[in-house]
Parts: sequence; C-alpha cells; structure tokens
Amino acid sequence: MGRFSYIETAPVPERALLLGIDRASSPWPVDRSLDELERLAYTAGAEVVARLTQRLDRPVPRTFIGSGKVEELVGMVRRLSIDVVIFDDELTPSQQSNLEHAVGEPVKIIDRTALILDIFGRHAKTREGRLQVQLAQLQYLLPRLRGMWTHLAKEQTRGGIGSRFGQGESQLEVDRRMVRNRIAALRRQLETLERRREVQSRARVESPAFRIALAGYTNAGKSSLLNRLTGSSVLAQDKLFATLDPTTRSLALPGGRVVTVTDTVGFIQKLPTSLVESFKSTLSEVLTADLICKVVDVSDDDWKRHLAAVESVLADIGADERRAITVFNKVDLLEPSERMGLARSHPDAVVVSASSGFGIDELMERLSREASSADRLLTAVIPYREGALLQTLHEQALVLNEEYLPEGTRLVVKAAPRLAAELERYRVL
Ligand SMILES: Nc1nc2c(ncn2[C@@H]2O[C@H](COP(=O)(O)OP(=O)(O)OP(=O)(O)O)[C@@H](O)[C@H]2O)c(=O)[nH]1
Ligand SMILES: [Mg+2]
Repeated sequence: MGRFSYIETAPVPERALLLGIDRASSPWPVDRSLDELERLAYTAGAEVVARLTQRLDRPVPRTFIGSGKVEELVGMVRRLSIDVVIFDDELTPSQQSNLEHAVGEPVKIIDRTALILDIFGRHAKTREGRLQVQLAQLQYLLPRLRGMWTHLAKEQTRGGIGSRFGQGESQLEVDRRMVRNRIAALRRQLETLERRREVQSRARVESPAFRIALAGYTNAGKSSLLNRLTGSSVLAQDKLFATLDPTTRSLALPGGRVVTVTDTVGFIQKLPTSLVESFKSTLSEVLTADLICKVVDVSDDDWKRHLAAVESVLADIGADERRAITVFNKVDLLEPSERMGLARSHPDAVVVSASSGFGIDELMERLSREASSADRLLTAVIPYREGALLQTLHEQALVLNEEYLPEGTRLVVKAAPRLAAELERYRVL
C-alpha cells in the first residue's frame, strides 16, 4: 500500500455543486445539460446539492467564469460545505488550478471529462477496457499534475471522484516523467492487444453471419434490448455507462436465419474527444457491423438531442454511411396516443419496449428483412465433402431450391455478402 491507504468508495457521498454556462449558441439548454451532469455525478457516487449557472458566450480565459461568479461560487462552497465543484465544460489545466486557488483546499474542481473518466474507470471490466481508461486518465492528469499534486495526495486517504485515477499504480510517488513512461507503456500494451484483436476480428469478419450492432445514447436500453432479443443477461442498470465492453450474442431470426447482435458503449453529448479516441476499438464493432440499430429512449424529453449526438459521433468515427435503422425504445412509458403519433411521424423507425416486449416481434421481422435485403441471389454446386459449408448455408442463408447431382448439392440461395463471397468458388450461376 505504501504511504497512502486507498479507499475504494467514499463512505459518505461527496457533496457536489454543478456549474454550467448558458450559451445562446448551444443546442442544449443549460438546465438540460446540468440534469445530465447530475445523473453522471450520481453515477459516480456524489450527491448534488446546488447548481450555479452563468450566461456567457465565451469562457473567461483565467477562471472560465467571470470574477463575480467566482466570488458567488466561493460563498456557496463555504455555506453548503461543498466537497467538489463539477464544471459542465472542459476546463484547461490553468483554469482548474486558478479556480482551486480561489475556493481553497480541500475543495476539488473537476470537469465533465474527469467525471466521465472516473465512471469509466469504475465500470471497465476487460483488460483492454481498463488499459484504455487508465491511458485516458493519465493523459488527463499529466498537464494537471502540478495543480493536483498535493491535492491528490490528500485525496487518496479520502477517496471520491478523481481519486481513482491511475488506479492500481503507485502513481502518487511518481513525477511527470514517470507518468509519461507509464503512458508510453500503456500505449504499447494496447497496441499489442489491438493487433491481437485485429487478428480475431479478421477471423470474425470472415465468419459469414450478418452482424447487427446496437448503438445509442447512454441509458437508452441497449443492453436491455440485447437481453430481450437473445435471452441473455447482460448487466442493465439505470446508471450512465453501465456498459463499457461490447458483448456479442447470436440471434435466430424468424425464418431460422442466425445473425449476431453486439451491445456497445453508450454515447453522450460533449463526449471528450480523448475518450472517443481510446474507445475506437470498442466502437469498431459498430464500424464493421452490417446493420446499426440506433436505439433511442423516447421517454426522455431530450431524445431528439440524444439521437443527434449519437449521429454526430457515428459520423465522427466514419460509421454514418453504414446501413442503419432507428429503434424507439421505452414506449411503455408513453401514452398510446403519443406512441401512435411517433409511429406515424417516423414510419421507418421500429417502436418497441425492451421491458414489456412490445414491438419485439416486429423488430425481429424488420431485422430479418434488413438482413435479407443485403443478400445476393446465386446458384452453386457444393461438393459433398463440404458438409460444414452446407450446414452453414442452411443456418444462415435462405435456400430457395436444393437438388442432388452426382458432383454435389446444387443450391439456389440468397446469402449475406460475406457468405456469398465464400460461395464464389462453387458458383455456377
Ligand atoms: N420503462 C422501461 N425501461 C427500460 C426499457 N428498456 C430499458 N429500460 C431501463 O432503462 C435503464 C437503462 O437500460 P440499459 O439497458 O442499461 O441501457 P443501456 O443503453 O445499455 O445503457 P448504458 O450501457 O449505460 O449506456 C434500465 O434501468 C432499464 O431497466 C423499456 O423499454 N422501458
Ligand atoms: Mg448497457
């Protein structure tokens, strides 16, 4: 353990104050954005006791908020015994340290990025996920080391948000250079893992099943939908970023065709770009899918903004050209009239409830149609020694006609692109 004992979770929730800027130009009203920040804070184990906002079009370089606001903040922090102030926007290291000076120790000043990094650190389960989060945390920490130094040392005995950064490392005894070395080592480890994953995913891409990825805003119900569709029991929780590591399950669609469905990490507005970067390999599940299901929680008043945020991340990672459908989830929470209105105004979307099972059959039908519309029609003669291929065809393709010839089985099939490519060598028509 060394000099500092380490406490997993703060025994008493930290008292948090949220601070947001009200920009005329922002697509998100400040209250909405702070509602979301509050849910993030709650997920990280803090209790939000106050909010402060300021109308401002551009942040003030030195302290992000104006000097009058800083005074107001200091007053509130004292009066309400605040432990941590959470800014909704990313602070520069110097803004952070200037603000820390203003409020005085031991009050922490953090931002949305640090909060998300903290949650990711708690929820990452796989080795790769943990390494990615550690890397992102150290990259965040590095330019802030001076300001956070004494602070973190104190913090380590108290726990709470931000204190788990670089978890599992004796990071407190190290200086900047050692943090840099650690970053380089993490990068190397991740590269090795990534290469291994590439080999695996090449093997998978060669597996011919039609692949569906569930993508969407955090808490939209992606994991619940995976569970409902495939009868699995992936963790689904009313917390943000419950899922960090992708899970893939197979699913038999009506007609008997087998496809795979992958649950992925959720998106959020103002997702730190460093995180998008470090989760690229997770998101590659989305990038290589044959079909993306954009899952939307339509019971949330902000669902349109959520969908827009998801679409913009998809565009960022280059997945916006892929075939996609929209799935409106949680319609059990809507009035029947609202549900019908939604279906009418979005005839292309599928309306479901992962909880009640409403619309799931229709979703399966739709997935089946989507899978077969990508199919190619061809005729092939499969030699009798290719028993496994024949079986795969019966499971994953639509066999329209089958005839036994002396040289093999002659099949007329509709098969997904990857499977059709595999048949190319036996193709006769
Ligand atoms: N009422 C209702 N609640 C739902 C439905 N689907 C999911 N939920 C609830 O919504 C919360 C989030 O569900 P998850 O399946 O964990 O959502 P997710 O998209 O996987 O979320 P992250 O992994 O955190 O990004 C849970 O409390 C679910 O029980 C639904 O159709 N109706
Ligand atoms: Mg999930």
